[in-house]
Amino acid sequence: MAYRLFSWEHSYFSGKVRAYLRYKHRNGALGGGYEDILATPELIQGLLLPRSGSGAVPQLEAPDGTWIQDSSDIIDFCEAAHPATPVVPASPVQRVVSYLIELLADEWMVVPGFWERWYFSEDGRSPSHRGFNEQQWGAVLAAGAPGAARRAAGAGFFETAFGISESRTRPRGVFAGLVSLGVDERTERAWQASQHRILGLLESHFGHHDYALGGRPSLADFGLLAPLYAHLYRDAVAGFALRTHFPVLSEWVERTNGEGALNARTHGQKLYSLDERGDLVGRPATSDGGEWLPGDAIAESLEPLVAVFFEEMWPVLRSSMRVLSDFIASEDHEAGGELPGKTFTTTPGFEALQTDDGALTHDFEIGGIRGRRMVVPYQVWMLQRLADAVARSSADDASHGALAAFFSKFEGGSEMLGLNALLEGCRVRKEGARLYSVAPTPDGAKRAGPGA
Ligand SMILES: N[C@@H](CCC(=O)N[C@@H](CS)C(=O)NCC(=O)O)C(=O)O
Repeated sequence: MAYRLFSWEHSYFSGKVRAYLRYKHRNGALGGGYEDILATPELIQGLLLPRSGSGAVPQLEAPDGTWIQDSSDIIDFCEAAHPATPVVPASPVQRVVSYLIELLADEWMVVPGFWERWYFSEDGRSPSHRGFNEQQWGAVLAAGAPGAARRAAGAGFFETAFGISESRTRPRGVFAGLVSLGVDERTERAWQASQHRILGLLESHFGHHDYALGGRPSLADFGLLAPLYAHLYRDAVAGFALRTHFPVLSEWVERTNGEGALNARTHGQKLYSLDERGDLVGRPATSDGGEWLPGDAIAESLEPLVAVFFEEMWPVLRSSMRVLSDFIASEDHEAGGELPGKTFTTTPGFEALQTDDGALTHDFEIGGIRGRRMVVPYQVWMLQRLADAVARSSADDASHGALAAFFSKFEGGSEMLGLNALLEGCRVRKEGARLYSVAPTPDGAKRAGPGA
């Protein structure tokens, strides 16, 4: 039996999971393989919602009928079920760095990634990829209809669901989502500058190494593909800029996506030389012997990306942990109760808490400009995964020492070693797409919510 992936081509997290599944399958490490199924509105209503309780994509149905989301849970599930050709290194520093980059890519780069898509779709923009964007959404909304009808379905949806013609005066849907994550007229160019800085660092790194950790992909690469595939590579305006200004990074996108990329090394074509008799002799095409760097090394060219995490995202995560802890301890929340589960928009039922000066909002800074955004408990769940990786990587003195030495290179980096303690008052429990608090009891043990 095969896995079933329910996805959209234009979806951020679908690109991450699809490339991961392709990689495992290509290496014979995914059992009976997988079927990639377009998550049409009919399937979302009639299948995904009843089975998993959520209409978000991507979702994976395992051969035994288990439904899994989000993208990180999907990868964790498959890695546990299919340990061959792992994507998370066992060595301490590389393991932690791959989770850290996944978090940066999933939950920080999502802001400028979504911004690029929707800014260049707004009325009156030049250049504009509004038509392209309508077409790609229409491919989901009106699958099977003729081209013009598909585009019209996308255009209609942008108006009814997102109010695109009033995006600046009465933001709704995705436009409200951007505001919730701290994007407004004062901060938007700072977010874009953050993205350009990251793209420049990646362009430089992938000039030396085929993947984040060396010559084979890891969780860090699949994480980075989330912003880089659908939004920054496929969307027309951002995609033109990516191919024009970041050609090496564009090549990495094709290599990591693993399809339609003949000269992206290792996929589709082989690299040969001629020997003295004129016969073809194969030669390796992949950097670093096709392996993660030896000795648990992190390439020097990757360190600036880790520095961006500590400089830009870590202060927001620190503050999120404090604000969430205060909220969980407050009278507004019942221990073990539900918390907002979504990243990109406020969660229904929590709007008042997550907008304006609500209890689940906080000040933040991007590129020296102050803004306000909602707190996203899902990011705390991702921090717990990172904390688990840190704990596993600190199991003996040598590993702990290696981790401490690596993090000492970054301002605030050593706080990563105390992450578990920072999470103390704001631990969350995930059930499908829903999050609940896990309140500490007076004796320090954890008290889980109902159903745990
Ligand atoms: N954190 C999730 C995010 C899933 C997600 O936000 N999916 C978006 C599309 S990329 C979606 O389905 N949004 C619609 C919704 O939440 O109902 C993951 O890692 O998979």
